[in-house]
Amino acid sequence: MRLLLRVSLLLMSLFTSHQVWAHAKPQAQSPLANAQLNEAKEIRLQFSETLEPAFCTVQLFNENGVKINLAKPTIDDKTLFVALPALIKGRYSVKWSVVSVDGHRTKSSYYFFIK
Ligand SMILES: [Cu+2]
Repeated sequence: MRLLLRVSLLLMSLFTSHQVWAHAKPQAQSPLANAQLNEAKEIRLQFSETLEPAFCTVQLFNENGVKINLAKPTIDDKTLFVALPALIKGRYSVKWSVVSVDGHRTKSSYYFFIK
């Protein structure tokens, strides 16, 4: 009985381990954080894990905190991308939030600049 308990605890720890199911960490992003650009045509974020499209969002705000309307992002396996409208000079903040196939959410934000 005790052995059975040990085996089931071991199995539980294996199935919940992040070594088996890691959550999505950003691997590459465009524009880059703090980039100074003449124009930006899209936001493209690449993650370490496959994404769950239904739970992935990206928002863009100008330097006055006004939200800029974007289409729903497209998800292709580990990559999220969305086209940008023409942006005037200024600082923009990108806020992203994604859920990977292990069910864990990661989110962050960063700035880029149109000069
Ligand atoms: Cu995770």
